[in-house]
Amino acid sequence: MNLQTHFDRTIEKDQRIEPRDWMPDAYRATLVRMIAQHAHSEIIGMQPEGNWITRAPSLRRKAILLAKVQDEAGHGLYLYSAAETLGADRDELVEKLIAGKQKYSSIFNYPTLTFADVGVIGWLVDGAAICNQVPLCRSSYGPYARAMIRICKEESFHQRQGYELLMTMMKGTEEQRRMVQDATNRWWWPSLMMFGPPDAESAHTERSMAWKIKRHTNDELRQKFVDMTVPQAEALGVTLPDPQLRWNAERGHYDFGEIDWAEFKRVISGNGPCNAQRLARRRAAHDNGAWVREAAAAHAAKRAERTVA
Ligand code: FAQ
Repeated sequence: MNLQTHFDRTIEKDQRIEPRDWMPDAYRATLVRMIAQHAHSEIIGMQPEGNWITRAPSLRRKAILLAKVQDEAGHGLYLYSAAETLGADRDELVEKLIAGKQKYSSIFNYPTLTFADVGVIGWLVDGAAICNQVPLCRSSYGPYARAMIRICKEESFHQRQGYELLMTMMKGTEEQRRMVQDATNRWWWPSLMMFGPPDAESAHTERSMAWKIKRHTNDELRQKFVDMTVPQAEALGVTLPDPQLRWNAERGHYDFGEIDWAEFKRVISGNGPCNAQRLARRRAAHDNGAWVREAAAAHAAKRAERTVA
């Protein structure tokens, strides 16, 4: 059987492609692009919430937030490792990120103005991430699918801590309830943009679905997220900022208003509210960490020398 046929049959039978298996160049390139963008999102995604670690309102909230942001660093590391199994060079991926040549999720280019944003990121951003990533646990590329299982478990925990924080704030003062509503208003539409462009304009969906890398289209997952979130908003006692949001009994789904795709394009092309700041911070952290990388490499070289001797 030739290599392409073997690959096609593996996909057809819903089995996994592993690093040493033959795969088409375009399949490999698609995965490197998607996994690298995902890894970068986790690393850049540490910044908006990291902004509140020193100002968390209690020791308990500070410990929770610290742990969450550390988890995100861990997710970035699993994902860079998954990209390495495809032959990608991690240093090169990091270089591309800090040079602004490789994308990361649009959502992390918005500012976190109050502590309620921490809760809303957990509820909506992690909620959207789970919706998008649970199907990726069945992605056809083994190392990515396996990394996603652990990541999704941690993301579910993140989502719950966000919702719990918001429930606590909603039981608090009028000012706290106002903060939660304001954060919900600011994060709702950007959360819907996390799922990517509409299917008709999604360059990669069709190919990635045929390869079973993606299991659902961008619009399917966005709809699932809306359907799942509306009752959560009701239980919390906040409104979602969309006058067109209403249950459509015929479709069995919520209808919702038009997303501002011009804003989405602006943000992913580098011109969102915080893009420049996020990359500058990442670049500075990378430069400041150079001595750690050098010391670790020197230590590894010494150990290798000792093993040989
Ligand atoms: N932002 O043809 P499609 C997290 C790009 S969750 C920026 O539809 P595809 C957890 C897309 O890359 C966030 N760029 O592409 C967390 C492509 O660009 P290219 C990360 C976007 O790949 C929570 C072009 O537009 N999650 O980090 C966005 O089939 C809280 C055309 O789009 C993942 O990465 C966007 N929103 O579908 C961390 C999940 N949408 O490469 C901290 C894995 C699209 O041609 C705190 N990725 N683009 O220049 C995926 O599921 C997919 O890659 C999609 C895009 C759905 C994001």
